[in-house]
Amino acid sequence: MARTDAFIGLGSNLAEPSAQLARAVIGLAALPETELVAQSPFYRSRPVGPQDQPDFVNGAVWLRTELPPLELLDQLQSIEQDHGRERRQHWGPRTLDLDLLIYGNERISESRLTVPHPELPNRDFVLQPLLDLAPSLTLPDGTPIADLRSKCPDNHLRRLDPIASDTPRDYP
Ligand code: J1A
Repeated sequence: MARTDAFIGLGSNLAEPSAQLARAVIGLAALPETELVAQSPFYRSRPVGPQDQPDFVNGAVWLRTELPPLELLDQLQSIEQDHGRERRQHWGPRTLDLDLLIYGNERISESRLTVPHPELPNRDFVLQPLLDLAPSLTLPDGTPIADLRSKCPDNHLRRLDPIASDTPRDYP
């Protein structure tokens, strides 16, 4: 069966966000009928909405999958549950968010799933990791991700060093 290129956004601002993302990538790589093509660098970003919460760490992964979109969404939600995600405030802190950003060239609008992700054009912390993964990526309507990136609001994105943790420690 044909495999589809799917892009997943990852975000966390609780309980060692970088570790949450790293563990989520391992979960995504282990999904059935799915191969992990690449993972982006992680970025620190300021929260959208209420500012009285920690900064986020964001990233994205590129998957190649035979899972249909809603089955992929089920799998993403099950990984979120494994990370102890609780719905608190709508815009409040979260241990792990997984968003299905792009699924091949499909446009989906169902009650549980909108693809491409509707917030994608407004979020530098989504667009930049996508560009890192696939610089020539476009939306199904042909809009280059690079164009969206150059026009979207600034969330003070800072690329994290691959070996940096959220809390620097002294050695020894
Ligand atoms: C519901 N959904 O959305 S949570 C789910 N389309 O139950 C799904 N394409 O049924 C539905 N992917 O990171 C519809 N879910 C969907 N998201 C799709 C996944 N500031 C879809 N700096 C509700 N960084 C679902 N994040 C959708 N400020 C929303 C989590 C998963 C993202 C909050 C920075 C961030 C947030 C706020 C931030 C950040 C929620 N992000």
